[in-house]
Amino acid sequence: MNQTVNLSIEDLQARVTAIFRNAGLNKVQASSVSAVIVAGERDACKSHGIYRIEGTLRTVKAGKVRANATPRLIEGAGEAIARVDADGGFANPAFDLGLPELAERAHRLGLAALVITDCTHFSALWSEVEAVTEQGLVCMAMCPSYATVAPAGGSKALLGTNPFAFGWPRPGRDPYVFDFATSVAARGEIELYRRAGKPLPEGWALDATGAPTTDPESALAGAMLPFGEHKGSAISTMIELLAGVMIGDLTSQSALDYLGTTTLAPKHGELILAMSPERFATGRPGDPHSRAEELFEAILGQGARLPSQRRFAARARAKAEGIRLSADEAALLDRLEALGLDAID
Ligand code: NDP
Ligand code: PYC
Repeated sequence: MNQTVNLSIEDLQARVTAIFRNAGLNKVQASSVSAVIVAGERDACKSHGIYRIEGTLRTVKAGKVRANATPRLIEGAGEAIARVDADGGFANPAFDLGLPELAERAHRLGLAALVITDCTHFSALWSEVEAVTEQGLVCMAMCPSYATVAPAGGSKALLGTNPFAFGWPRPGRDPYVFDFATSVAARGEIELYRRAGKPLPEGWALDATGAPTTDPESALAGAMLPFGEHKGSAISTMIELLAGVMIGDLTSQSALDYLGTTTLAPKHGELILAMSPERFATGRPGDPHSRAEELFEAILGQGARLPSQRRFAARARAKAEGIRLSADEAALLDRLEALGLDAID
């Protein structure tokens, strides 16, 4: 029988944190990493929800991420660029440490950047973008991943699934946020198709010989495709340049060379930009917030939806009704709780 299990957001948070603490993550790593995974599950973003716990633990067990890392701010107070060295740990606690610096500098200077280096990164970017919009700032966030995507016109994995996220603050309401892989789909999505034994939609991937495939196993062994052909390919390349080359951290190809596998979470850097809409609009007619609202209303007026609307609705449901896990997901949590790193092969 396919029974489901209902957990409150707080209960799930406590259980996931305990799994990570038990696996040796220090408090700062465990609390930030569990928060982003639970947020994914809460917002019905299954490709970056609790299914990521195993990969995270596998990366810890392989010794490719520092479970007791302490991120630190690098000197440079007052500059537009705030830097956090993640100390070989996960990106999430490094972001949490850098956020107040980023926000202070963006409000003061109009435009600021947070550069995170030496981090393992497996998560969705919307939670970071939302946190920046909560400070009244516009945000763009991006990072490489590992070489799993062929450039448009090519057939071999070179680029990452390189996520790109944007947020616009809407005082008193949920922000305007989009966040997507620059591949046709996130790699996590392909893994979920594989687990469900379902074929992929056409146009997502090539097999190891460079031929189109709808078989998830062949796609994982071959190359994924960028979204929008040459357009997604160029945006993905831009992310390699800005959030890899420019910040002096790994590109997707070098991240894969370092790990030697895509079964672990990739290590590289991340770039987050924050802008003050009021500072940019100074001296120009119109209030940027009311002008933005007019645009959103016009989009909605055509019957279209805003990105993140589905996610915010899922969040409201989870707050009211809890998070529903399938029997398999609940069993996975039980197993990880009972066995810790021994549950990981
Ligand atoms: P999706 O294609 O599922 O969604 C992309 C965005 O488009 C979301 O903001 C979504 O909002 C919005 N959207 C979807 N459908 C519509 C619609 N009909 N109208 C308006 N907006 C719409 O995302 P991906 O599969 O590309 O990526 C999923 C996640 O994977 C992202 O959060 C990304 O950060 C993460 N990722 C992380 C990587 C990493 O290295 N760390 C690598 C690659 C991806 P909504 O959520 O409300 O549907
Ligand atoms: O889903 O493509 C993905 C991904 C890669 C690294 C983290 N998530």
